Amino acid sequence: MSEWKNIKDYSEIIFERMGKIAKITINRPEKRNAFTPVTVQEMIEAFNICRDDATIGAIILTGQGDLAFCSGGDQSVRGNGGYVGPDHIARLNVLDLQHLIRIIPKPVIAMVRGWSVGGGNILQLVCDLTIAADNAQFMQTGPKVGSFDAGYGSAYLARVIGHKRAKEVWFLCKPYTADEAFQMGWINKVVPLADVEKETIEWCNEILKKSPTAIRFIKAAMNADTDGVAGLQQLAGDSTMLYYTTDEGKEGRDAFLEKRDPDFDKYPKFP
Ligand code: S0N
Repeated sequence: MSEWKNIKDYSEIIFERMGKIAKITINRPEKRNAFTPVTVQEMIEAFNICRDDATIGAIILTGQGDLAFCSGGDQSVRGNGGYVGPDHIARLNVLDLQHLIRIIPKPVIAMVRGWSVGGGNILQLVCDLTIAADNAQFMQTGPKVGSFDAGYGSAYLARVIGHKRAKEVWFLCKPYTADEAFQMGWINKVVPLADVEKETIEWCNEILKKSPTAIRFIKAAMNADTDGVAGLQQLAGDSTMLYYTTDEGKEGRDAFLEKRDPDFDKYPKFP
């Protein structure tokens, strides 16, 4: 696949696009694509660029090389209270990234080759869809390495694969093959390693043929069901966005600016 074009240079990720598809690749293969605060900050910026660019309709998140999607937080920069970057501040900014992937109103597809571990596996979880190579392995290690994600990584995981399975994943910390993950409903499809990018692009292109507004609302509705008031806020915000585009919505703004009473009488009261 040589048609990817660089969007912007970063130090720990690669950010490219091919037509309407953007690809964000964690580029630390020597550490099995473990993330630092810098990796996460770069991903947040790239996702925000995708969010603002109306010509991008689908986003792929992946890791460089065949050995790992992401092995979670880089344990060598884990300090007291979080992961430490060049500013010497300990932070868990991966939580902001998880949230951004959830609320970005465009489909995000995880393309998993090799290991998907710890906080990396939670990034895979919060993506809308996951296409895995047949060499993929999925694992939470928190209770083994002195950490845990009790947010999306636990509560949302239980929604996705069921409570018994989610507890097993966290209590035993054992690896699951791509086929096992598929059986659990943890991921969407398993394909041979050589085909994983082709398959992922095909899924993106299939989605890109569909109505972006319909996709946006379906994503927001599912988040509203799982994310409480924060999810509802997203769905409500999308509704407001649509309302702003109607003549009825514009009448309220125009009446205010023209210093007159609004005339909402002429707008239909749908059943
Ligand atoms: C990924 C594993 C299974 C791969 O094994 P393999 O293929 O045998 O390779 P290795 O020889 O082990 O690794 C190659 C080199 O890469 C380094 N490396 C791998 N993973 C990491 C890592 N996460 N951090 C730093 N370095 C890593 C190895 O050290 C090796 O380097 P060299 O060649 O120099 O020896 C295997 O590597 C493995 O099990 N890795 C550790 C996986 C892990 O436990 N990850 C961390 C889990 N925790 C989190 O991710 C925290 C998540 C988080 O940020 C968070 C989010 C929300 C709320 C809370 C938290 C929280 O902090 O808990």
